[in-house]
Amino acid sequence: MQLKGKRVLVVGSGKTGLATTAFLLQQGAHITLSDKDKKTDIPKEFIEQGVAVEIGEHRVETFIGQDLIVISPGVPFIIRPIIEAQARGIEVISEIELAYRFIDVPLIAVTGTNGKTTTTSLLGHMFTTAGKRVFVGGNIGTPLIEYVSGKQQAEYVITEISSFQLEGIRLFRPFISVLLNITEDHLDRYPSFEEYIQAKNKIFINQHEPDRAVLNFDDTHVRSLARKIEADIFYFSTQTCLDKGAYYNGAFHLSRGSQETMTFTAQDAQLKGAHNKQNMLAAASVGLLCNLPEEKIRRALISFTGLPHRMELVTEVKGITFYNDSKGTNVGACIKSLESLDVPIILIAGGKDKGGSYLPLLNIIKKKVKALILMGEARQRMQAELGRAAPTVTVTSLVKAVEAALNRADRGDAILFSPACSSFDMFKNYEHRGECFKDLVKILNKVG
Ligand code: UMA
Repeated sequence: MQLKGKRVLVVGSGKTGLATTAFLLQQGAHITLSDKDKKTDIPKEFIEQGVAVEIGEHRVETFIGQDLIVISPGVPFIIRPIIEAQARGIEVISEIELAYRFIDVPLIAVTGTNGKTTTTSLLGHMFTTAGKRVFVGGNIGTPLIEYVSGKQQAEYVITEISSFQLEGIRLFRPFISVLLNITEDHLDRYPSFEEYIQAKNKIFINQHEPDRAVLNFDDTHVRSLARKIEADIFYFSTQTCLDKGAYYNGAFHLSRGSQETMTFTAQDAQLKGAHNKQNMLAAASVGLLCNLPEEKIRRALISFTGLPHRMELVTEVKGITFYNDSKGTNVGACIKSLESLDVPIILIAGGKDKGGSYLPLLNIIKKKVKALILMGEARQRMQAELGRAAPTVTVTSLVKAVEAALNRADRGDAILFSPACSSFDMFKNYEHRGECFKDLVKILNKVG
């Protein structure tokens, strides 16, 4: 793809937009960077190198005067300037599509509503353990385009991919794609659950044999997509023994058919809970399909320590354990985190409302939650839907939430911060929210 001399518009000046601009500068494109937010800070070096900037609005004229438009994941395709540009035949793509066109090593792409960051990181760890040079990026936090603008020569590119990023692909074709699960999420962006599923499905649309699709056999939404997938399917399951595929029944079993089977246990693994068995199976499946040695796969599963903000054990004080699960940004993630604990739970939840139903949490809260503390923009709606499942209070800040949880906790309980919502009503992002929670836990425990 030739970008030299092309007029390229980059939409959004967050991590993705800035990394895309840096790449396009290397390529000699004529760049305009557009961000709807007035308070945007554009690096001085970009201006010095001739990048034109539009901030505080997206003008239709800016969009229709381009050869190519590259949009950030947070920018929806339905905004008027994009529709007008597309109507004039201007190509509008996402940053992962642009990056893909310059990647010349095997690409492994992981998507799903939950577990994708854990699985992507675990894969990075597994391939490194096996002595492979890898780039790990994408939705996990390092834009994929940084691989093509950087100097690293990887043997594999391993990337976490979100539905937002998939909306803007055309040729993007992973050599292995992984779909972990699909539950309701992002209904503030998609008009229906079905449209969210179809966005996820785009990970497969350019794949065909000998590409591989690693799919969760236990998830009906994932299975319903399988009929139309042209890549070679490799299933994994924690419920069914599969002849070809991967399953867990106390031990991990992986098989590509009659030969090449692996069976091993990973009892010392630090990732806990049934959902993590699925993430581990998915990662081990990719390892098998890439011919990594069994011993390396097993060792990586055992030595992987997990991620911050994902069922992160913060501390234990007076017999009460505190878990930071700020990355639990949707109902499905919160359910999985509740399922993984076997003690009475005080659940702190709430945040920015994404429009989906909270009712799937009802039964597990009834079963496991001793008190429910609700905060953030979503608190009233969550209270209306979940308030009958456990004694519930609503609060207006995270500090009040942690205080309320401490007042209700006894020795042997767990205080779990798993919001089931995104963070943007009160925090910069989920990492910021998780750090604030951890700081508060430490401060309030000292004071109390
Ligand atoms: N903006 C516009 N016009 C719009 C909308 C937004 O100009 O119509 C601007 C905003 O003013 C802001 C910029 O776009 O300045 C933000 O862009 P962005 O929201 O795409 O954020 P980035 O910083 O580029 O981060 C993105 C992903 N963010 C989203 O998908 C919302 C990050 O995923 C990802 O780590 C990063 O690219 C690198 O690939 C975060 C996320 O929440 C973690 N992802 C969702 C999830 O995991 O559920 C999908």
